[in-house]
Amino acid sequence: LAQVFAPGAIYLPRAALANAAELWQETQRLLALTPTRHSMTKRGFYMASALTAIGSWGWVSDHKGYRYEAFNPETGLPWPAMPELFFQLAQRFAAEAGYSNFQPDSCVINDYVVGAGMGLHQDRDEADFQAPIVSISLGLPISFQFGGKARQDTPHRLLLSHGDVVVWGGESRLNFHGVLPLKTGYHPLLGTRRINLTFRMAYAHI
Ligand code: MD5
Ligand code: FE
Repeated sequence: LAQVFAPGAIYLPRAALANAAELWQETQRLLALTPTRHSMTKRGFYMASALTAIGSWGWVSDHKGYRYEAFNPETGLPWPAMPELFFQLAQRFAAEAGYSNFQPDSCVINDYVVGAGMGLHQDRDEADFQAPIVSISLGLPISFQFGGKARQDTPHRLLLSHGDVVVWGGESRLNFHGVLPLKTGYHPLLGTRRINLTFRMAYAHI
């Protein structure tokens, strides 16, 4: 049952639960091909989550700024292909949230260990803000912070757990957001971590 918690932002609790084990198995295979790394932000701080990407484009951050690249700068290799299951699920969740024609050309894999969070930011490196972003959470629950159009707007909190899906589009696409540091815990499948799969249309237009 979908919950609209802001205009354009649709929460699909446990929507990916039935596929979570397969998503995690595939994610582990992909992580072996394209290891995560702690990117440096424009401001010169290392990100607490470690990340990598699959699909045609991967999000890259360094002293030059933020952008999408076709090759993983760590390995010099193209990002691994996005498995059909990932693409199909992301497209299905977008459709369930009311966004048709979602064709992700990028999926960022964010890996959070205990204590790692992500400060408030906007996602604005994609070509077409008409396209939503689909997020699938695996592993330990985390406190998601959903802010407004301005950095100063007080964020609302939403606990994102294993199998939860959120589709961010429309009015919420450029809202500030982040996650609080991951709390200690143990997940039967992932252990002491949280993985977030973030599907985007980096260059494609909806
Ligand atoms: C996460 N990742 O939980 C989130 C999921 C990132 C990131 O923020 O940039 O890798 S995506 C959350 C998101 C995307 C676009 C808009 C909004 C939230 N929003 O309006 O709150 O690791
Ligand atoms: Fe983000």
